[in-house]
Amino acid sequence: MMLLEIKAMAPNDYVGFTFFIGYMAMAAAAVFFLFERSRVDDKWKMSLLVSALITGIAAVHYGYMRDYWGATGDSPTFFRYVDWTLTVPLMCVEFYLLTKVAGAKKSLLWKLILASVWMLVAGYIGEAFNPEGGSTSHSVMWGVLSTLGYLYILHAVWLGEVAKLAEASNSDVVKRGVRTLAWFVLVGWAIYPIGYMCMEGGWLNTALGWDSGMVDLWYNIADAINKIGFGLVVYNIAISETARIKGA
Ligand SMILES: *C/C=C(C)/C=C/C=C(C)/C=C/C1=C(C)CCCC1(C)C
Repeated sequence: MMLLEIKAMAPNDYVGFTFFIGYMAMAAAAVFFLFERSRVDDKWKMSLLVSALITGIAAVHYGYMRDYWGATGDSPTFFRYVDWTLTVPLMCVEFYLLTKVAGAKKSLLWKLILASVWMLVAGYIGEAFNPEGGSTSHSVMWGVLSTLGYLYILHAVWLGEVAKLAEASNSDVVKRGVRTLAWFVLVGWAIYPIGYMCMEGGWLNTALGWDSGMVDLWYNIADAINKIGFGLVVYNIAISETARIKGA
C-alpha cells in the first residue's frame, strides 16, 4: 500500500484528512459487514458479502488515493475512477439481490451496470482529459453525457423496474429498504456532480469561483455516505428480515 513516500500532512489539509478517515472508515465497515454476515439468514449472506466487498475495495483504493494526495496534492482521478468502476456496479448488484425475491431478471442487472459504466466512462473523460487550465465546454459536454447514465439509474429505482419489483414484493422490509436506497441515489449520488463541477473550468468553478481543490472533499464525503450508509441500510434489511423469518 505504501505506493509513494509519505509526507507530513499540513494541519489545514482538510482533503487529506478525509482521505485518512475515509480509508479507516471503509476498512472498518468491511470488517463489520463480514463479521455480521454470520448473524443473518442464508438468503441475506450474499447481500452482506457485497456490502463488505464495496467497502473493502474502497478501502484499498483510499489507501492509494491518500498516498497519492499526500505526495502530489493532486486529485487522484485515476484511482478514483478505478474504484467507482468496481464499486458502483456492485451497488447495482445490491439492488438486483434485493428485488430478486420479487422476480428481478439478470437483464435488469446488466442494464443498471451498463448505465453506471456509461456514467463513469463519460465522467472519467470529463475529468482526466480536461485541458490544462480547464475547459468549460469539455467538462459540460462529458458531464451531461454522464448524467444520462445517472438519470437512467435514478428512473429505474424510483419509477422503473426496480421500484415496481419492490412494490410487488410481499415484504414491507424490502419495499421500505429499496425506497431508502432510492433516496441514496437521489440525494447521496447527487453530491458527486457537485464535486465534478468544482474542477477547473467546471460550472461551479467558473460561475461561483468554487475551489478546484475541493473536488475530492465532495467525493470523499459522498463516498462515506453512499458506501457505508448504503451498506448499513442493506444490513438493517437483512437483520429485520432474519428476525421476521425466525419469528414466523
Ligand atoms: C461508491 C461510489 C459511488 C456511489 C459513485 C457514484 C458516482 C456518481 C453518481 C457520479 C456521477 C457523475 C455525474 C452524474 C456527472 C458528472 C460526472 C460524475 C461521474 C461525477
